[in-house]
Amino acid sequence: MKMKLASCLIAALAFSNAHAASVQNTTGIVSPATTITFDEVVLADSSLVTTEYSGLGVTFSSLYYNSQGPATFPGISGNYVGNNASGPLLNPFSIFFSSDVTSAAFGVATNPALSTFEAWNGGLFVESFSASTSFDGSTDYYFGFTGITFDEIRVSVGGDGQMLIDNLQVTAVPEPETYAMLLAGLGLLGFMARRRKESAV
Ligand SMILES: [Ca+2]
Ligand SMILES: [Ca+2]
Repeated sequence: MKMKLASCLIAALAFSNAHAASVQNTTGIVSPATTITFDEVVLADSSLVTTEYSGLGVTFSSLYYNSQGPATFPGISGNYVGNNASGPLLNPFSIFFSSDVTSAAFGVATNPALSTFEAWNGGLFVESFSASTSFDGSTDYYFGFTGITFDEIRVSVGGDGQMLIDNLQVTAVPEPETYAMLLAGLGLLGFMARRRKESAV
């Protein structure tokens, strides 16, 4: 029983890291630990957003809050951030995670464009993909990565270079303590099984 459970858990942990993949769909990542809707810290329209969301584990190279006033597109609703407002167009831009993550994705709206998404970790390139992006649901509108470890997503927007993003979903790498507790729990299960066996004899 102990070995079976242990190997199942090890397989599950391995599986969660084995399938590196880009996220390109209409819902984002599966069961995100956190989703930032940009209602958490409300700022003045078009003001720069850099560290204002650091309390939620995310910072930005620089984006504008509600860059184009009220906007609703698939994946974008209510408050959001974007890279084009009255100031300069901020393209490319980066989303930084304060601790390593295994999955992150976000809703995107652009004028029709081919946009590039790159995952980085500690300033080292991990992987990238390019995808058609738009604003009317004619393309997928959630983009990101899952099954790899990274702490930055760098976005280069094609076409006219403008992008809005919202509903930033994040799942962090489990803390070492989580693994330790898991292993301790398994050890306890084994100990109890052994005790039961011994007392039955
Ligand atoms: Ca929102
Ligand atoms: Ca890192």
